Amino acid sequence: MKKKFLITGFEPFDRDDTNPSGDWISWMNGKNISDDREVRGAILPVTFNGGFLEFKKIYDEFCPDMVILTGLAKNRKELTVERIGINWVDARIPDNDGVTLVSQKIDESGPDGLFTTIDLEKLTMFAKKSGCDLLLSTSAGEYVCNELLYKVLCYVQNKKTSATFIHLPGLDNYDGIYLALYTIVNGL
Ligand code: PCA
Repeated sequence: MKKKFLITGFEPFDRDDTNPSGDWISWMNGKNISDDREVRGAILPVTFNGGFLEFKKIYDEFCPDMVILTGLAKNRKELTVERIGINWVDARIPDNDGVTLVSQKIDESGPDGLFTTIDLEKLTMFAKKSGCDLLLSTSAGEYVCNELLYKVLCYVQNKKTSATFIHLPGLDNYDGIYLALYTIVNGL
């Protein structure tokens, strides 16, 4: 049985022309992956709930073992993996539909937060193997990335799937980052 990976990135947002997380998904297309795994990629809209609905459609059909969500954290300098998704949004800028959710719970009856479920030590080890440092983060922010992460963690909570979120930093060149993410998907 092949290990199934669903990997996601996001469309550009905040008036940017590109989003390296979405570009990574395109970059992965056609890359050689070891025979024991199957990878499906999706580039999600930067919209509250829209990203999750798109994710859910693919998830339900593909039933992956592992989910690796990615997004851009422009103000960070290092690749970071998120330990937790929180039940909170407080958007500084509107999403790509013009919606701004301010200081509110994502799910009134949901848990305050959920931990990501992929072995973070292992992730760090594979990133290091490719020559890239991967730092641990305890905040995915209060915008669309955290909202997606939280909803995905709730959705897969009682399923066989492990999931986490990796934020790409703001850089001029992403060759090393893409290779690290590839090494993670190919090794995990
Ligand atoms: N980064 C944003 C949303 C989309 C993306 O790539 C975030 O960190 O919430």
